[in-house]
Amino acid sequence: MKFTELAANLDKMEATRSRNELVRILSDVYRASAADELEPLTYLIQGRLAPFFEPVEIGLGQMLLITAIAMAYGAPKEEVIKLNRQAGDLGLTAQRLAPASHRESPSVVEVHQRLSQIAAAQFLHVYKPRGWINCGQAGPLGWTIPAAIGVKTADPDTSVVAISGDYDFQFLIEELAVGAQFKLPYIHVVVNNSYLGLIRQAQRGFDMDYHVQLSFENINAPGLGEYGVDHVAVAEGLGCKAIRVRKQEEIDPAIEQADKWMAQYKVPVVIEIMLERVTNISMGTEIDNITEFEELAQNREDAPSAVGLLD
Ligand SMILES: Cc1ncc(C[n+]2csc(CCOP(=O)(O)OP(=O)(O)O)c2C)c(N)n1
Ligand SMILES: [Mg+2]
Repeated sequence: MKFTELAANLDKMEATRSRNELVRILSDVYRASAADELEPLTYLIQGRLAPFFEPVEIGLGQMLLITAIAMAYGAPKEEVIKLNRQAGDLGLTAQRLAPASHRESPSVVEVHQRLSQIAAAQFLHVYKPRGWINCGQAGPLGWTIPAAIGVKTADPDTSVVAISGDYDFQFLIEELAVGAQFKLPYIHVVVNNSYLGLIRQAQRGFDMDYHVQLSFENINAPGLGEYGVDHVAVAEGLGCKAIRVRKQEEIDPAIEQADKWMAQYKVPVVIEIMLERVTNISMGTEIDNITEFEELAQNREDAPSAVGLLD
């Protein structure tokens, strides 16, 4: 087991208050470990290096660690102290100071997944705890419908609004019927560009646009033009209500209509928003090296829900 794996499990243990859950996590850790890992593992879990009766303590004071980090990465000690004060976490400080090759390198798939979450989160201004639910590190397509259904089940009195790209939506579209079956009304906004937009954008650097578009002329829905799948028809076929929106000013009335349908029929309502086929979202290799493709919000009118952030 990699230490990062153990650390992740320790984080999970810290996050739970349930003793049963603690025991479950620990037993998973033991089951996943090789025989020769069990001894060190057992001590590390207890924050020790050896059994209690042996007078061996980790005993590394913070200052000692700071000195070691400074020496390892050739940074002045004062800088490490300052960074640590800003980050409030010596581990993070070490990560920031380490040369790029020392940092954990996410896989290509992970990078894609992270970017897909960043895309929606950039434009959302949700501040209440548990107001924005996403799938954590991973961004598996198809997650959104079951997640929204789960949230509505757990918290039936709260309005639930899900947001999906067209392909995420198609991945587990059949689950909409579960929402209809169990009478779980929520709004599902689908932003339809008839493209695997994130992947198309990531291919730009290679000058390719390969197998990432979902467009076709649907013989049953000529009004759709080149947008292919008729999401409104599919959603209705699965027992839900759905409305298609082509202009920004149609969004508010669509939400009002959705509210009425949810009250009347108690089923999920899909609001499909037709987008331009090709647009680019903010993207970059580092958080401080982002390319903006669109004009940024400059004042309150541009981003009315971002209270105070733009002043
Ligand atoms: C199960 C799964 N397969 C592949 C991916 C890689 N992936 C990330 S975003 C994406 C395309 C998403 O397209 P869409 O939902 O239409 O959103 P858009 O980028 O067009 O807004 C793919 C294939 C993934 N995240 N999950
Ligand atoms: Mg798309």
